[in-house]
Amino acid sequence: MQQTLILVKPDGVHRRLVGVIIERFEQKGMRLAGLKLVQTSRALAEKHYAVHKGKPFYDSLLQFITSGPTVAMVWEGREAVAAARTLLGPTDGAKAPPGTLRGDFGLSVQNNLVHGSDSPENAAAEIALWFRPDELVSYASNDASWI
Ligand code: D4T
Repeated sequence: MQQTLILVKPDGVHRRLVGVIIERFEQKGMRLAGLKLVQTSRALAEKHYAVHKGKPFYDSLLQFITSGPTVAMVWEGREAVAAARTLLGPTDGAKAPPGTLRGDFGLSVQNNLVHGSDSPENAAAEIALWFRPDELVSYASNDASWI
């Protein structure tokens, strides 16, 4: 089963949107495999956003992601990476359609509430960055055969 890394960024935590964001993933039928509240260090932020180093928004992005707590989660399911990106919506909240998390709850590009891995390969690398193997829990959901 595919796994993806989902982060509720500091704006989502401060705006008390953690519950509604988790609810969307639960309602979709994904299985929660890992969950923790993290004060993201500069070192972790640099690794997570290494692909954006040198871009005009890089410094501001690192300042933002380290400015408060982040909820880090691993969600699992069929096509979890793409399915999660669909739940999130496009990067820019102003352009994201209603029904998506960014479309329903944001107007910003930088403060766009949630991160979701963009490929299975990046998901594996990001999960290894944010979680130790013993922080992930494997179990069978009782409703799996229906989902
Ligand atoms: P993440 O990675 O957070 O799920 O966002 P996206 O996959 O939707 O978007 P991204 O990788 O292009 O950007 C990562 C992160 O940078 C912020 N950002 C992006 C920004 O502050 N200014 C910008 O111009 C862009 C393109 C938002 C998300």
